Amino acid sequence: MSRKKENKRMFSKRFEKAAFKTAVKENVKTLYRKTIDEATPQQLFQAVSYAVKDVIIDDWIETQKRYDETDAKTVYYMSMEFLMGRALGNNLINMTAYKDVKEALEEMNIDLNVIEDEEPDAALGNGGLGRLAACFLDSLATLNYPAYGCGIRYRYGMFKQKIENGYQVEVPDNWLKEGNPFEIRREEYAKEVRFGGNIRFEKDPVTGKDKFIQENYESVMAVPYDMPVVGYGNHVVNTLRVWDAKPITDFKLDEFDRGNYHKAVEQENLAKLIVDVLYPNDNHYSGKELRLKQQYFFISASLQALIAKYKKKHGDIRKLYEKVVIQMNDTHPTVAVPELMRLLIDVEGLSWDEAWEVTSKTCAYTNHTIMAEALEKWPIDLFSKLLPRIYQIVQEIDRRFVIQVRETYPGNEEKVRKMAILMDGQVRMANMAIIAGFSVNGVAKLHTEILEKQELKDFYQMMPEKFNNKTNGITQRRFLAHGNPLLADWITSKIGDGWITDLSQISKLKPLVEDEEARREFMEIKYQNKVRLAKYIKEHNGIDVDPRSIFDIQVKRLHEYKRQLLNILHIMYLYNQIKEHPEMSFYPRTFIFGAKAAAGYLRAKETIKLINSVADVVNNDRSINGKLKVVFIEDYRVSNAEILFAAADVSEQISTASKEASGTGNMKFMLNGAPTLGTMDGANVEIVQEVGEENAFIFGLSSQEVINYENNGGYNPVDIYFNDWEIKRVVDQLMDGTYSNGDHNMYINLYNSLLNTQCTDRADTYFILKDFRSYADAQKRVEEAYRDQQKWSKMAMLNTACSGKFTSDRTIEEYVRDIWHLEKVEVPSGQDLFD
Ligand code: 73E
Repeated sequence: MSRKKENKRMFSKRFEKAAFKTAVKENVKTLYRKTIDEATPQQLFQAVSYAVKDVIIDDWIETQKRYDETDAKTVYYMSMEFLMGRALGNNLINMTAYKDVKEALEEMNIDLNVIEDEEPDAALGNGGLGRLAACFLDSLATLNYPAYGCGIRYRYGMFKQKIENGYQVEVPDNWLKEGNPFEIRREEYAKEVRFGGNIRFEKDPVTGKDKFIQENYESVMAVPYDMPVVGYGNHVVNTLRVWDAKPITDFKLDEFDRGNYHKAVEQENLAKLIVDVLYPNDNHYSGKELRLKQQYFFISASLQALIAKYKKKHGDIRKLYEKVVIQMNDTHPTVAVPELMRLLIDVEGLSWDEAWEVTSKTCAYTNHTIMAEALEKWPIDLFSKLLPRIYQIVQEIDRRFVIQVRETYPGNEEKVRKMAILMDGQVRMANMAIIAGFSVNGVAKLHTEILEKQELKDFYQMMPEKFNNKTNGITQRRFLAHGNPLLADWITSKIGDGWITDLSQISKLKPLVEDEEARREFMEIKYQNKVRLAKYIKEHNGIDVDPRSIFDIQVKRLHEYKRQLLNILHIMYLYNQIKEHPEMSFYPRTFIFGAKAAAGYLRAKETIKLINSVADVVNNDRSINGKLKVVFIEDYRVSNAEILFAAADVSEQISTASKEASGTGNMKFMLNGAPTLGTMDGANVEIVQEVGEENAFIFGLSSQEVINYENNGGYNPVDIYFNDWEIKRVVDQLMDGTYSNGDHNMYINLYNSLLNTQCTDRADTYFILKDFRSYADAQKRVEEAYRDQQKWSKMAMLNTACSGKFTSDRTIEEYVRDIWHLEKVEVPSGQDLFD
């Protein structure tokens, strides 16, 4: 028997039913003084989770012991966001115990699905960037690589979205209210983090070395909470370490005096504030001091902890890079560069050159976006006040780099202007990451090309060896095995379960595309998943949708570049056509949206209102016989995403070409058998490459065309508006009261963004009117293709069968091969708990 198989067998054995049931009963008793029958669903969720955690703990201990024994190199994935979603179901899947536990609970009259719904999503992220970090952790554990995720334990994660009268209302996400059964507080690893004050310089009288002493600072204690990250069927349990903050000294009444009182209160407030809430902006930089505090807080704590851990086993800190690699998830954690320099120089006593060698061999940087408004540029004033010693170090890194640039490009001050870290009163974090890191990667081929040829051209020319691409991926464990159990079982019945840890095997489905019976089964599963979603919609929206209609889904953050506005304008256009030509043949369609808008993002919020208003009008118009339905899913998040991907016929990936660095939702739809309706942007390009252009619906300007227009001052949408009456009609409908009960101002910001008379930026920055016809044509092709169910089923199945490349397992293996250079560590099974 192979090692994997044996592991799996042992593991199932460990979920010996009777013992598990006893554990759940005991937990209900000791936690709540109740019997199973008396317990609430939430209490049952807690009791079941603690029983599961008990089993995880043994593997967790064993894994960490093995890492220690083998002294394996470890990756520290530094990220302001980890969008983990729910843990219970995913842990059971990865422990290969989901079905056993489901059965055991059924025998106790407990429905596992109901229990799972009691768990709040761990929504410590905004969107793709945070979810990518979560998928990476899953893959790292599954592939036996030593890894830590390092982040912040926000008290409030991504806000909950309510829709009231068609408008988004943000509600605080108190996700820890009932307690998190999977986390463990590790008080003993707490670290102090200091802010502000001033730096006093002195020479050490003994060593003669420079000493930098921070005075008059404020500080907090960072306390880590560890969450287990369970690998699939391999007994590996890695750690996601998120930091909480507490005041340094607990407030002591007997030490009361005015000065101390204030200090104590201040420290308490600072601690509360730092970890209070996730900034809910996706692809957008808000230069707030508190955000920089958050960044420095978790980076300083994580680096102190990893250095302490390294030093327990190793004498020479100058070899840190042999055992540790730090991946910086976008610029948000890049203060790691000067902080590592500080710890090495000021605390460990290294020289500048020694510290620089260690830092530049340890740190690597991933770029996730070229959106200008997402670039982190801290005002020097703010930066140097909050982090005075760090700023000195940044100045020195910058000074040395500028000398290098001048040596490389004598007399070319333009190069200095573009590449220096400090310029125009700002600290440019991306520049610092590129200069200090040994690797710079983009997240899809096209994105990396744009970085090399446009955005980061000067850096690429000066240091091409640092640049590389790592096309994103997603974990099939969550987004197929857990999210779509019907399809997962069907695939396993056809090709075995190897796809769960080796998604390239999913290509074995390709021959089945020619098998009519297989196609029928595949489509029947899609139908069942559509029924499941229709039920969800009925429960949450009160809307009846027909599972036989085309389910066309766009779920992602709301952003102008993602062009939800193009989608809804096209729906308005279809509605006009149906009204005008009731006799026209029209395949019934259900358009489904899910999206959160950043709280202060006006146009994004107007778009949500527009979608909901169009939904109201269209869904209640009996004259169109239900041919068109529009649904806005409230509070789109990881847990309901799993249901949406499984039920999609069409995957809307319609960003303005060049703007979406990669996208990862596109991959989740593909895996679940939904063809892409999209632009040649981000990873869509690679999806089309894998599945063939004939199995996708591609439209719109190319990224090069977009870039050319941009370099020439944009284009003029007014020409299109006046020359295409159907486009003019839908744009005018934003203003004529059709979707606003006669209010002519409700969508004025959207209207202006398209035709712009009032705005400061260019008109139709995202080429919505320019791409409109091409999009409408592509939608027409979707309809025609769907009418031919034989053809459609082939297309849908081929999308699943060709999705092998897009597993995050592949992405992680590439990071390991090209950047991290880790080795796999095998872990024997821990103690059998229930035997
Ligand atoms: O294209 C996505 C990409 O798939 C990109 O927009 C997203 O990252 C995903 C994973 O690589 C992203 N998010 C952010 N930048 N890029 C971002 C920026 C600032 C704050 C929060 C998120």
